[in-house]
Amino acid sequence: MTAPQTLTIPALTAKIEAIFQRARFSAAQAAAIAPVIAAGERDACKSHGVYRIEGCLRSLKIGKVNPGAVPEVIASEGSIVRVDAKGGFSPLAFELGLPLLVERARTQGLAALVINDCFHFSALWVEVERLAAEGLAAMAMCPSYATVAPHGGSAPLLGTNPFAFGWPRPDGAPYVFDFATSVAARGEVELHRRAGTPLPEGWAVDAEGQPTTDPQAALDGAMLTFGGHKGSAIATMIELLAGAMIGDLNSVEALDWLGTTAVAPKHGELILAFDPARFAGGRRDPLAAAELILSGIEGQGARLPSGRRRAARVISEAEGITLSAAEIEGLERLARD
Ligand code: NDP
Ligand code: PYC
Repeated sequence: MTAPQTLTIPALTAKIEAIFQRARFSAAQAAAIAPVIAAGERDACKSHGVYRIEGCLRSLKIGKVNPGAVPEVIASEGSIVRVDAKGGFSPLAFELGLPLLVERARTQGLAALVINDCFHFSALWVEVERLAAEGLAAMAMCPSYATVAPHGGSAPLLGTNPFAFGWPRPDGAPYVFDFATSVAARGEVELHRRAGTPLPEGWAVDAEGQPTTDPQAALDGAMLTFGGHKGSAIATMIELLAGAMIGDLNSVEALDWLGTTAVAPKHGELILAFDPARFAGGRRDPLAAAELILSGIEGQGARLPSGRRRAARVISEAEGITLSAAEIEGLERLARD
């Protein structure tokens, strides 16, 4: 019988990469996807860890994702860098666009990376952390597929539409938050379904629009936005900026095109990068000024977002990542099939 196992981060990354290669993803696609999934496990972000692999592979089985996609920079003038992911997963397109985005943000003060035609399964903190490591503030957002009711409505229209923000700190880990604009990521609902545990109240309504704590009824019905009308407005903004504005699919169109939520959604993504020093215009040191706020929050004993993730990362780096027997069995099956 399979037992739980503890793997180093490189060992887990290599296992995931091998699964994607065996499934006929190109070496470049597999090498870009695997670290993102491993990072989800490393940082105890289970809703975007190894559980995502099956959905990614189903995207291939139904003939939707392009496993050999070679993303291309199709426009790179001024402050907008546009990468066509060519129907592949987003991480390789992000890797291609990142150096250009950084360079443009430094020369122009503000720059945007538009990724079109990508399948998207990942958490967004992975991306804004990379920009914060370059000394840039960043925002990332994308639609998803229609699984969330607008505030006051009861049927799926919006996606779980994540929004992430990163800010570089002079002496440590960046300030990063990253959340779905639904009460929780859909992945969390799926994990509750698998575990047979009820959802907290207020996450979802069933297909009749009635409140439910049953994960399956929630998956068949609609999730709710966080903060009522406020989350609903932010989710709508993401449909506009990272869907309509960048010439890509909104969450309804993404679901229509896919016909199922059992695979990764396909749409575009918008990533904005800001050079804080350029915006401050020499008036004051923006990073030092930011510390007054951030240390003030911590000074009250409140935790900063990403603190839990980073604590998990420290443990994973020192002790490895422990996966349950079921997770190991799943990885072994995927490596064989
Ligand atoms: P959570 O609600 O778990 O966390 C949201 C953020 O709030 C995190 O930055 C978290 O930091 C922080 N946070 C949580 N509790 C506190 C607290 N008490 N004090 C301060 N900060 C806190 O995230 P979601 O379920 O909404 O989303 C999970 C992931 O799903 C995200 O990474 C998102 O990108 C991804 N996602 C991706 C989608 C896609 O289409 N690609 C769609 C939807 C979601 P910490 O992690 O340290 O707890
Ligand atoms: O958890 O809502 C989610 C999600 C959708 C696509 C990737 N993650």
